[in-house]
Amino acid sequence: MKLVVAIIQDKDCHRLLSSLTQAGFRATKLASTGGFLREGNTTLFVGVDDDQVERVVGLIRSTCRAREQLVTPLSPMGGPADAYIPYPVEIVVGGATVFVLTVERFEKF
Ligand code: 2BA
Repeated sequence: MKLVVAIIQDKDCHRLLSSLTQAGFRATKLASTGGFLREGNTTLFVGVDDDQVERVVGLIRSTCRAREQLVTPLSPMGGPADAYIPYPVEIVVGGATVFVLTVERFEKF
């Protein structure tokens, strides 16, 4: 058995959960926060048999979109703050960050 851990954007969560449950998968949704942007995102746990991993990853891939976002970097530490002109830079967030972990033991009571 594997645990698919997917960090996705909140905007994709509803559609992805619908696709997963319609396909017969069970999922758990956690509210999470990205370390870089410090903004909310969503982490999904999906426990699946080994031979279903690619199907789950395929659903994630087809549902989660990459989106461009403008961020303004913080002023560099130690430098003169008045000489620092913050320019927004564009980053691409998503589609999804996916980890596939081997499950050592699974119990359901
Ligand atoms: P954040 O850490 O808030 O990152 C959001 C986006 O900021 C990233 O999108 C990436 O485009 C950019 N970014 C992150 N760190 C950067 C850096 N050091 N320099 C420049 N740009 C940077 P994604 O790569 O799609 O990541 C989306 C979210 O997935 C991340 O939110 C984080 O919550 C999670 N994530 C990504 N890689 C991870 C990893 N290796 N381990 C754990 N979580 C991860």
